[in-house]
Amino acid sequence: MTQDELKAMVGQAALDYVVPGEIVGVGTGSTVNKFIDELALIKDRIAGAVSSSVASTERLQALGIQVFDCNAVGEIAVYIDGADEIDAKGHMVKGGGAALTREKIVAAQARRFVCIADESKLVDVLGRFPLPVEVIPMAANRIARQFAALKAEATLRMRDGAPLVTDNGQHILDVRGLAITDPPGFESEVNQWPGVVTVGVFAHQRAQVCLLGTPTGVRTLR
Ligand code: ABF
Repeated sequence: MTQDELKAMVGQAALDYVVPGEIVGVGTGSTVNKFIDELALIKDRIAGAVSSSVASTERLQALGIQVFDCNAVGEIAVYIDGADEIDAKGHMVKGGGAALTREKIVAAQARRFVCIADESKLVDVLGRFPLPVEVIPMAANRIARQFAALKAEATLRMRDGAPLVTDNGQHILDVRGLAITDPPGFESEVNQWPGVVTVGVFAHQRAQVCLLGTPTGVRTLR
């Protein structure tokens, strides 16, 4: 099976976690795009969606699914999103798509996080994938030096020759050389560095369920 087929498999499997009549939290990325396509087939059975990115909002609306502002709704039943890495406890690295801040906001508003991914995303220790950190631009170099003190290398994410600007108007550092053995502790520590908007470790907002696409079917981690 191709990676694309594995993503489509978990995108479809995630429909089982959608609560009829409620608003669904929708993440970002190529795996979530498969989920959005499936969600469109049952759009009459949901109240709408909240979305973690401009890209997902546009895809949802193009398929006729109403998208609500987070502030217009209360707690949501479930948030469905992908990951760049996930461990057996449901801790994740996210933000390869630069949407980590809104992803964490929507995840915090949800009772349950369901992660969808192909099995290549499952790791023993987080950190091989460069860790995305959204930062206030004026703090970027100082935060890079703080990572250097941890023996990690932070580089500013570029697009078309200029620093990438997130949906929130900020920049992204990608940090290589980390082995994140204590995800909740690491997330808490980096979160309080001045100028950090969001660190791409999702431990406090971990996934309660992970649907992993494998050649033999969907493997469910809880
Ligand atoms: C988002 O999309 C992210 O937080 C993660 O960076 C990415 C995963 O993308 P894909 O499904 O395309 O691998 O969920």
